[in-house]
Amino acid sequence: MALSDFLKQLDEFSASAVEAFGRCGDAGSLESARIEFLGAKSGTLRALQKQLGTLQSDEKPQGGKRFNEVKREVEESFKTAAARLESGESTGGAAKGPRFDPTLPGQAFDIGHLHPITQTIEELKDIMGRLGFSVADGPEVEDERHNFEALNIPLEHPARDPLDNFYLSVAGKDAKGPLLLRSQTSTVQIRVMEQTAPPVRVISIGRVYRPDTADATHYPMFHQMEGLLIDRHVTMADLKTVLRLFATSYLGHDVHIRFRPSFFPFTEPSVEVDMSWGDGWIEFGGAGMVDPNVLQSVGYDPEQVSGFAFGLGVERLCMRRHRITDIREFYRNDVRFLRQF
Ligand code: FA5
Repeated sequence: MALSDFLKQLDEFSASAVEAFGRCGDAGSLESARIEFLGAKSGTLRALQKQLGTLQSDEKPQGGKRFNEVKREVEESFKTAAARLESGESTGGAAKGPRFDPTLPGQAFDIGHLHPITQTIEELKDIMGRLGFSVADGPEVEDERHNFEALNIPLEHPARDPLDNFYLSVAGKDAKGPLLLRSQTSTVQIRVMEQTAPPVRVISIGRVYRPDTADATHYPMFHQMEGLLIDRHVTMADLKTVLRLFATSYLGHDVHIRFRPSFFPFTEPSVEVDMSWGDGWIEFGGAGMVDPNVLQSVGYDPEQVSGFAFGLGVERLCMRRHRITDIREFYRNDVRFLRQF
C-alpha cells in the first residue's frame, strides 16, 4: 500500500472516531463506538495496524509514527467522552454547562412598553405628518416674551398672574425678566416664526404646566399639540378642514367636532373646539386665525400672509379614544392601568 493512501486513511479514521465519540449520549452507544473503532479483534484501528505491515520498509518509520499519534488522539477522545458521560452530561459535541431540557416552557420576560401618552404623541405626529405638518420643538422653561408678549398678551393681562403660572425664582442668563414653566405650547409658534420665513406648516407636542387643581379633566402638568399653518390666503375653512380630518383620523368617522366662538389674545377670530363624547361634548382645544399683531411681532407681513393655529389637549384626546374618564389615571403609575395600552 502507498504511504500517502495509508496516511489519508489514518486521518479519516481519526476524524470519524473523534466525531462519533463526541456524539455518544449514553454508555451503550459509546461502547459500540469503541468496539467499532478501537476493538482489539476487528476494530478499524486494528485493521490499520495490519495495513502498516504492507508499507514499503523505508516508509514504515513515517507510517508507524503517524499511526501511533492517531492511536493516542483517538484513545484520548474516547476517554474524554467516557468522563463526560460519567459526570452526567448527556449531550455531546461542544455542549458544556448544565443539562438543558428543550421540552420545558420558555420564560416570559416583562419588557414593558411605552406610556399611553407617549403612544398617543407618536400617533398624533404620524397623522399630522400625513397632513404635511413637520415637528418643531421648544423649551419647557420659557421667558415672558415667548409665553406672553409676542403672543399679544399684555403685561396687565390676567393670564400673566403669578397665581396662574409657575414662575421660577432663578433668572435666565440672557432673558429679560423672570422665567416660567410654559403654560401653553403656543410659545413654539413664536420660536418657529422667528426662525423661519413663511410658508410654515408645523406641529409641536410637549408638556405644559399650570397650577390647576387636579380633577377628572385637569392636571397641573399636561401635554398640548400646537399646530401652525402660515401661507397666502389661509382661511378659517382650512382650519376647520384640518381639525376635522385630524379628529376623524384619530377617533374615527363617527366623531363630531364643533367650534364655539371664544377669545385668545393671539388669534382673531378665536374658537373653542369640542368633540362629541357619549351624548355630550368635551372641549379638546382652542384655535383661531393668527392675530396680525402676532405676525408683526415676528416680522411677518400680515398683508401678505395669514394663518391659523390650534392648541389641543393630548390627554383629553387619548381619554376620548380609550374612554378613560379620569385624567389622573395617566400619572398614578398603576401598572394595572398602564398595562392595558
Ligand atoms: C390654550 O392653551 C391655547 N394656547 C390654545 C390655542 C392655541 C388657541 C393656538 C388658539 C391658537 P386652553 O387654555 O383652552 O388654550 O387649553 C387648550 C386645551 O388644553 C384645552 O382645551 C384642554 O384640552 C387642555 N387643557 C387645558 N388645561 C388643562 C389641564 N389642566 N389639564 C389637562 N388638559 C388641559
